[in-house]
Amino acid sequence: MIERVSDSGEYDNNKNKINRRDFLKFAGAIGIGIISAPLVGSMSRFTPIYYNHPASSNSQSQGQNNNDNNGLVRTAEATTTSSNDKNGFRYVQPVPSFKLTYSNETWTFTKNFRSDGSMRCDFKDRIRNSVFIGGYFKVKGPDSEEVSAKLNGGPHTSSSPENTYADTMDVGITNFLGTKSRVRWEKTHPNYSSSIAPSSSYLPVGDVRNKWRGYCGLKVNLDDNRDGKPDRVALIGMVDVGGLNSTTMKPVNNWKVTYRRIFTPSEIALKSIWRPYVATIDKPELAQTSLRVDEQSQSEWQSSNPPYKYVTCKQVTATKI
Ligand SMILES: [Ca+2]
Repeated sequence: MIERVSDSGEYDNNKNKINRRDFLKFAGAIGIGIISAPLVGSMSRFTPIYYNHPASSNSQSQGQNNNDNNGLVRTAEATTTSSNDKNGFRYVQPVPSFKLTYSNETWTFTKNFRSDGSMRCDFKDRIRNSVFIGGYFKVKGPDSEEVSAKLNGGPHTSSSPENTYADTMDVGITNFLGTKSRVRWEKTHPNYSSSIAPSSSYLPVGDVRNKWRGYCGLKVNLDDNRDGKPDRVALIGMVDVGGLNSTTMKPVNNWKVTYRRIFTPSEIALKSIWRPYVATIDKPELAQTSLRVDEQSQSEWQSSNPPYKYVTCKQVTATKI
């Protein structure tokens, strides 16, 4: 049923009866549902048409910079035209046997930069059951400090009962020395489980301090048997060891997996596996996805030339291939 086309672009555009404009009209007509599971199969024969056309994707990006609230347009672009987002940030594909589709992107986040040195980029705009969060940072500090992604969770609040809303999958993407990664469960704030090692990684990735490096974390629900219900969860951490091009300041996109492990539900010591717990208790507005790095300078992060760039959060959909 699903027609697969190689990523190398072995596809003859001239044989296709629809062009890009038709596709976008079609996408508009059916809305963001184009990325929902039942339609992925029927859509897949259209999507390869727009792979490997960076020139058209660049022009598409123009004028969409103010469309942060328009998930529809971004969905069409993210799923059909580009391997990178509007800032050149790669739509990474780190999950073996699954194709990830990106949608509902935003670059608007709460700058939760604290005087104690804890810098947190908090996204609270919507529920994303499978989620990507990433950014470029220039960090400094001790070997053991880390860049972490807080996924599938709620608020990190100590008062009761809100402390039980955290229910967070915490991916330590890498320590500053570039040698370690980990996952911890934060069922109740601020109580973390012991660290869970990756099942695979490309560590070490080199010292990440005092240079621009890209970081991302993903939590992806995986439907192994294609019955429409998720079976396992992939938790991923990655570092762009190329960082930013020193001339263009654009991402180099030399991404290395620092953490990869696929979990069964029984391995996850949280109240909610497939979606943020707060969404299951009718408090979806409390859902939160964050990138965090501690022991940084608050004044630098609040300055006009801060040590962060291109911070973004995106919805992810995984399709078995
Ligand atoms: Ca399933």
